[in-house]
Amino acid sequence: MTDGSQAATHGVVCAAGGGVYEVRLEGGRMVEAALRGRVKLEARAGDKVVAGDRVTLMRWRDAWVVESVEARTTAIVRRGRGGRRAKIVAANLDTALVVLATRDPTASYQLIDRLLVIAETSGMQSLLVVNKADLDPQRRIVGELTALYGGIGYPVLVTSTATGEGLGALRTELCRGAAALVGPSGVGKSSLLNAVDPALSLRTGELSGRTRKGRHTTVGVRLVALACGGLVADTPGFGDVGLWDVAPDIVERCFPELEGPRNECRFAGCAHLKDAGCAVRAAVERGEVAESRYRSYVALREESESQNHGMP
Ligand SMILES: Nc1nc2c(ncn2[C@@H]2O[C@H](COP(=O)(O)OP(=O)(O)O)[C@@H](O)[C@H]2O)c(=O)[nH]1
Ligand SMILES: [Mg+2]
Ligand SMILES: [Zn+2]
Repeated sequence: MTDGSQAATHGVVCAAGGGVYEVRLEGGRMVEAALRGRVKLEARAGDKVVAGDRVTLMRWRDAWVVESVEARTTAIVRRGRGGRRAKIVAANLDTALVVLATRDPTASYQLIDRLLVIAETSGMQSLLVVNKADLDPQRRIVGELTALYGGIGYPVLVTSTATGEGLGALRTELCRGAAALVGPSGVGKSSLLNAVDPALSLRTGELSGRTRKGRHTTVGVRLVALACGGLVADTPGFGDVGLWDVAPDIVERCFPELEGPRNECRFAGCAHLKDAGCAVRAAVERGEVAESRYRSYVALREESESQNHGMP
């Protein structure tokens, strides 16, 4: 097909910003496209065209125009700034790789659990990537995280861009399909992608020495195609991400280790928050459910109840 042809072409949106959409056409060519009026109207109604969306384009004079957007198989949805709207981060990705570092920045267990809930409710499989293993020579944090999350059933990859540890396994995972790297800034998401495919040369950032917090080194979500055929979204810092429209009982289901004790709980409709005699709380006390996981459950459940479903 030539550029002057009127036949419909299919592609995947790789980046969106300022009304310009970078689209990867079937075959791998990258083009910039605008939205056709009708699609723009739909977008204004809240259903924005985002990275990962599969679109049909037409050539109009010497420009590409997005004619239609396919229904999504998955969508990463988070609470937008200000809290009143949903923000769709990316679409049609199968796997969420929740990336954290052994240190610099210190891993927040609650953020990990929050990202796992978002991945689950997005319809994605999730996997934990514990990066900067080189900064944990005693393997204390690596061991703790692997035991905790591996024990619940999440696959855990231990990586280091400094030593090359785990990069082969990461490459295999990323080449399998379409994935998103999520996690706070500074944990090494862009560095990991560069290590897997040096041709990407994504920007990476140094940590600011004073706060040891990552700076935002990635602007907007960008979907990149790996040489092996995988598609992967490098997302900007998910440092403080709120749930959007996740009902309390769904929050509960996103903690797989609560399933056994939940079925034993004799209180109908128990939220497992405070009732003495609740089987979930008893399981926490016996050490069968990790304290950190239970605390995350309580925080996310309360957030869900107050923000989404607490109104009469
Ligand atoms: N020691 C160590 N530093 C790393 C590793 N991976 C990334 N970094 C550094 O961590 C900083 C943040 O990396 P970057 O990829 O920009 O993180 P992102 O914000 O998650 O994309 C950079 O200074 C990297 O060089 C690692 O495995 N070990
Ligand atoms: Mg980055
Ligand atoms: Zn209970």
